[in-house]
Amino acid sequence: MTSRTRGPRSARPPFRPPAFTGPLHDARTATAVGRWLGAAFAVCFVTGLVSHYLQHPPAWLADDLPTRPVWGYRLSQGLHVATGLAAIVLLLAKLWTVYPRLFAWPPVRSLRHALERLSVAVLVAAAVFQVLTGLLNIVEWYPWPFSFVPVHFAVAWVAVGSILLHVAVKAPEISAHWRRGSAGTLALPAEDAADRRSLLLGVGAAVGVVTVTTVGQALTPLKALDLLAPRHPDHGPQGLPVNRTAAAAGVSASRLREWRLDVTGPRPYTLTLDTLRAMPRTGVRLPIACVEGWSVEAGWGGVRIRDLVELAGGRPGAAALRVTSLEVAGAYRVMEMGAEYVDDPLTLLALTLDGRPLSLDHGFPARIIAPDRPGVLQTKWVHRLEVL
Ligand SMILES: Nc1nc2c(c(=O)[nH]1)N[C@H]1C(S)=C(S)[C@@H](COP(=O)(O)O)O[C@H]1N2
Ligand SMILES: [Mo]
Repeated sequence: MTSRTRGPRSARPPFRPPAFTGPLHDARTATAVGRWLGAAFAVCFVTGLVSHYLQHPPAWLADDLPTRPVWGYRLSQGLHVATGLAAIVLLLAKLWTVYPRLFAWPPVRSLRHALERLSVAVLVAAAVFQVLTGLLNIVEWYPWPFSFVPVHFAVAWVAVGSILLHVAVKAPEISAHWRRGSAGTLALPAEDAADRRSLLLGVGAAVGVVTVTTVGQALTPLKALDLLAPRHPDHGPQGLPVNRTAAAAGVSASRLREWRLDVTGPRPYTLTLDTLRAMPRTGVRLPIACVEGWSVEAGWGGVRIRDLVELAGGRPGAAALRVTSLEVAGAYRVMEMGAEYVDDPLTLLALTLDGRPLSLDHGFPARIIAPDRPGVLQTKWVHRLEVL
């Protein structure tokens, strides 16, 4: 006996067999594509959690986030976006492989079957929602009324929950078809096996093309091949991309004419740009790693945040910081950093980028640069520091 799925047995015309039969729609193909899709979703979910908790740390982690390796978030978010993009291809392939089952007749055979179909509907909806919203976030297009971050985070749990349920329900079939030539696939004629091999190679090639033409946005050695990502690591003022321009943030030269740095704390003070420039400077090499997947390392010069905080009477290792931008409105106008970043010798109020003063779009006159942090927290056009 063979357990090979021959498609729905009693589908209505025009979905009646043999239209839906064959090895491209059988359980072995579904398993082969499904485990790659599962792996992509698993990496995407874990790296998504990393990104979320770096931006919204729970209270018990608030001052103990890792600041090393400095490229940690770059790697994690590069993987998040790369596996998310790969999941688009894999999800399409998987849906194409199993779609005949959508037309199985009768649509519901039992309560158990109804629940299973419902869980698959939730799984498909959540998975499609996640890759679609993620993709549109990369191109900064938000054609929906809700806020991307909390909804993308919440639906990730729905997707993962329904994937786990799906894997549990399908465990017997998955294990029976895990390896080529497993029980159900032994009897496959040579030309059917070749068909399946071609399909899997094609899907693999498509994933490869999508990955190679986008991953250069974070993986500098491959940047020449970065053809599809919306931001190229080399394109932008001072050779660095810009997500939010000064114009978009409402920061103009006239607003900057009056610029002072206000530092509050036990011993508050105010600095002009000239006095800030005269303070002891540090140079660091750190990446900007954007949540949207692009990432570029650069040389930054400026004053250590630790020194500025100590001047205001903040205790090193204990003081946290609230940073406010001159930006008029926007989700990233105010940023808080825990004591671990404040205390880190690599965390700067940067004044220069690769040896030249910051351009207006990169946050002139002063911006934050800190190790192993999401780009959204590298606040530009800083004008107030509050020692907490
Ligand atoms: N004030 C302010 N700072 C900001 C932002 C912003 O919208 N407002 N965008 C952030 C984002 S999303 C990123 S990725 C980095 C990009 O820095 P860059 O434009 O200098 O490359 O700046 C961050 N700093
Ligand atoms: Mo970003």
